[in-house]
Amino acid sequence: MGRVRAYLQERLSHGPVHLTLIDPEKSDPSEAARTARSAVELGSDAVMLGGSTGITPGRMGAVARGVKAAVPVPVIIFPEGPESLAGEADAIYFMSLLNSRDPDWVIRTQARAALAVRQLGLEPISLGYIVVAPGMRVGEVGQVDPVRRDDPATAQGYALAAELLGMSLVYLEAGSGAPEPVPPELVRAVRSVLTVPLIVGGGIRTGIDARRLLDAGAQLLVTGTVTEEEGIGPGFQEILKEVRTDRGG
Ligand code: 1GP
Repeated sequence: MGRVRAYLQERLSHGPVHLTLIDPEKSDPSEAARTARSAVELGSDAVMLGGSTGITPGRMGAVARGVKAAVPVPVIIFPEGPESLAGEADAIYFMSLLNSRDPDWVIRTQARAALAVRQLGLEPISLGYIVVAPGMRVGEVGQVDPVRRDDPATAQGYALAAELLGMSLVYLEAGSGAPEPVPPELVRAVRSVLTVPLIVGGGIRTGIDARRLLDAGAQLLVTGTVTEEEGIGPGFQEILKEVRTDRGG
């Protein structure tokens, strides 16, 4: 097991994990470093970089370098495609958008990027990515047939297929900026069939959102928009408080 995955496993043995998503298109290296530092001080466990189309490897690399200089936690690329690759990060989600209609998002882009991931020395963390309605921009760009919010059986099928294919993490995504997170009932249903850790993201803005998802069995929570909108404000602080509560303080 790679170093970053081992770190996440270790953190998960103490309770839920929080991942701070920073968009390197919207934050320059010093802003990203500032956000990361405050987030980690509140208990966030790692930084994910990604979120926009149009990123260049140069920009990704510069932001990764800035964040790494600021915080001792892993920096993980959350890629859009091969243009997101930068050797300055620690790891990359080597992910498949499982419910896309377009094979480019399921496996072809990964085939084009695999050799570069190896050559850059990035730790690949295999991940099955499942988009739930509304799906927002990733749902459109990724040509997704989103899992309906009232269809736990379909979500369970994709998630378990990911695990049986050997993926080390499953990510349920409502879409960045979604008005509501993934429904807790869907999270509960997926959690009940998985043995690999479950990441949930999209639309988590308040402590109440976080609490519902944690109670439903989400093990890793991703937040991005809440810090873009209000910085390290009350919403972010409440979310981290709920995460810390389940770690026992
Ligand atoms: C998006 O799940 C992440 O890919 C985070 O979503 O920006 O809504 O927090 P938000």
